[in-house]
Amino acid sequence: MEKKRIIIISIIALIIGIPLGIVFLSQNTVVQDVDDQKTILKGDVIMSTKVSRPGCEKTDSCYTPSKIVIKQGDSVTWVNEDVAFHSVTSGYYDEPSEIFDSDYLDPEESFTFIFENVGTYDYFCTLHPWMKGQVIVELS
Ligand SMILES: [Cu+2]
Repeated sequence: MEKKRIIIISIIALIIGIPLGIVFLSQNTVVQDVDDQKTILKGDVIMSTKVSRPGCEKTDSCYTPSKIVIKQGDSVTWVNEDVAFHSVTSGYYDEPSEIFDSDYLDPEESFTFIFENVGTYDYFCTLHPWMKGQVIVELS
Protein backbone atom coordinates (compact mmCIF):
# COMPACT_ATOMS: atom_id res chain seq x y z
CA MET A 1 0.00 0.00 0.00
CA GLU A 2 2.71 2.46 1.05
CA LYS A 3 4.77 1.60 -2.06
CA LYS A 4 1.85 2.35 -4.35
CA ARG A 5 1.44 5.76 -2.74
CA ILE A 6 5.10 6.59 -3.22
CA ILE A 7 4.93 5.57 -6.87
CA ILE A 8 1.85 7.74 -7.47
CA ILE A 9 3.48 10.72 -5.76
CA SER A 10 6.64 10.18 -7.82
CA ILE A 11 4.66 10.14 -11.06
CA ILE A 12 2.83 13.34 -10.09
CA ALA A 13 6.15 14.98 -9.18
CA LEU A 14 7.58 13.97 -12.57
CA ILE A 15 4.57 15.31 -14.46
CA ILE A 16 4.81 18.66 -12.68
CA GLY A 17 8.60 18.69 -12.54
CA ILE A 18 9.38 18.10 -16.20
CA PRO A 19 7.49 21.13 -17.58
CA LEU A 20 8.92 23.27 -14.76
CA GLY A 21 12.40 22.11 -15.71
CA ILE A 22 11.79 23.03 -19.34
CA VAL A 23 10.57 26.49 -18.33
CA PHE A 24 13.68 27.03 -16.21
CA LEU A 25 15.94 25.81 -19.00
CA SER A 26 14.35 28.05 -21.62
CA GLN A 27 14.46 31.05 -19.26
CA ASN A 28 18.17 30.49 -18.73
CA THR A 29 18.67 30.31 -22.48
CA VAL A 30 16.89 33.65 -23.00
CA VAL A 31 18.98 35.33 -20.29
CA GLN A 32 22.10 33.94 -21.93
CA ASP A 33 21.09 35.39 -25.31
CA VAL A 34 20.46 38.85 -23.87
CA ASP A 35 23.86 38.79 -22.16
CA ASP A 36 25.55 37.82 -25.41
CA GLN A 37 23.81 40.64 -27.28
CA LYS A 38 24.85 43.18 -24.69
CA THR A 39 28.49 42.29 -25.07
CA ILE A 40 28.22 42.57 -28.87
CA LEU A 41 26.37 45.90 -28.95
CA LYS A 42 28.74 48.80 -28.47
CA GLY A 43 27.27 52.25 -28.34
CA ASP A 44 28.63 55.76 -28.07
CA VAL A 45 25.37 56.98 -26.60
CA ILE A 46 23.06 54.82 -24.49
CA MET A 47 19.36 55.10 -23.79
CA SER A 48 19.23 53.51 -20.36
CA THR A 49 16.28 52.09 -18.48
CA LYS A 50 13.44 54.25 -17.17
CA VAL A 51 14.10 57.22 -19.47
CA SER A 52 10.62 56.70 -20.90
CA ARG A 53 9.32 58.45 -17.79
CA PRO A 54 10.03 62.14 -17.13
CA GLY A 55 12.87 62.79 -14.69
CA CYS A 56 16.02 61.96 -16.67
CA GLU A 57 16.07 65.50 -18.07
CA LYS A 58 16.77 66.82 -14.55
CA THR A 59 20.11 65.02 -14.46
CA ASP A 60 20.68 65.32 -18.21
CA SER A 61 20.76 61.53 -18.47
CA CYS A 62 18.03 60.67 -20.99
CA TYR A 63 20.77 59.98 -23.49
CA THR A 64 24.11 59.03 -21.89
CA PRO A 65 26.18 61.05 -22.50
CA SER A 66 23.71 63.75 -23.51
CA LYS A 67 26.45 65.69 -25.26
CA ILE A 68 29.09 64.02 -27.41
CA VAL A 69 31.95 65.69 -29.31
CA ILE A 70 33.28 63.98 -32.44
CA LYS A 71 35.42 64.80 -35.49
CA GLN A 72 34.01 65.49 -38.93
CA GLY A 73 33.38 62.19 -40.77
CA ASP A 74 33.02 60.19 -37.55
CA SER A 75 29.92 58.22 -36.72
CA VAL A 76 27.84 58.03 -33.57
CA THR A 77 26.05 54.84 -32.56
CA TRP A 78 23.10 54.99 -30.20
CA VAL A 79 21.96 51.85 -28.39
CA ASN A 80 18.55 51.45 -26.82
CA GLU A 81 19.21 49.59 -23.57
CA ASP A 82 15.76 50.42 -22.24
CA VAL A 83 12.79 48.07 -22.38
CA ALA A 84 10.70 50.73 -24.15
CA PHE A 85 10.86 52.13 -27.69
CA HIS A 86 12.84 55.31 -28.34
CA SER A 87 14.03 57.32 -31.29
CA VAL A 88 17.01 59.46 -32.19
CA THR A 89 15.61 62.29 -34.28
CA SER A 90 17.44 65.47 -35.29
CA GLY A 91 16.11 68.87 -34.28
CA TYR A 92 13.65 69.63 -31.52
CA TYR A 93 10.36 67.99 -30.56
CA ASP A 94 8.30 70.83 -32.05
CA GLU A 95 10.76 71.40 -34.89
CA PRO A 96 12.45 68.28 -36.36
CA SER A 97 15.33 69.17 -38.70
CA GLU A 98 15.13 66.03 -40.88
CA ILE A 99 18.91 65.49 -40.92
CA PHE A 100 18.67 62.08 -39.29
CA ASP A 101 15.93 59.91 -37.81
CA SER A 102 16.29 56.43 -36.39
CA ASP A 103 12.54 55.83 -36.35
CA TYR A 104 11.37 53.64 -33.44
CA LEU A 105 14.25 51.70 -31.92
CA ASP A 106 13.29 48.40 -30.29
CA PRO A 107 14.97 47.42 -27.03
CA GLU A 108 18.58 46.39 -27.79
CA GLU A 109 18.37 47.98 -31.24
CA SER A 110 20.96 50.51 -32.35
CA PHE A 111 21.23 53.39 -34.81
CA THR A 112 24.38 54.79 -36.41
CA PHE A 113 24.78 58.08 -38.26
CA ILE A 114 27.91 59.47 -39.94
CA PHE A 115 28.37 63.22 -39.50
CA GLU A 116 29.92 64.61 -42.67
CA ASN A 117 29.53 68.28 -41.72
CA VAL A 118 30.86 70.37 -38.87
CA GLY A 119 28.19 71.75 -36.57
CA THR A 120 26.04 71.31 -33.50
CA TYR A 121 23.24 68.82 -33.88
CA ASP A 122 20.42 68.76 -31.37
CA TYR A 123 18.25 65.68 -31.30
CA PHE A 124 15.33 64.27 -29.34
CA CYS A 125 13.00 61.29 -28.95
CA THR A 126 9.71 61.48 -30.84
CA LEU A 127 7.99 59.42 -28.13
CA HIS A 128 9.32 61.24 -25.06
CA PRO A 129 9.62 65.04 -25.53
CA TRP A 130 11.85 65.42 -22.44
CA MET A 131 14.59 63.27 -24.00
CA LYS A 132 17.18 65.56 -25.57
CA GLY A 133 20.78 65.20 -26.67
CA GLN A 134 23.44 66.95 -28.68
CA VAL A 135 26.22 65.95 -31.08
CA ILE A 136 29.01 68.46 -31.65
CA VAL A 137 31.06 67.82 -34.80
CA GLU A 138 34.45 69.51 -34.95
CA LEU A 139 36.92 69.93 -37.83
CA SER A 140 39.10 66.85 -38.20
CU1 LIG B 1 12.16 57.91 -25.85
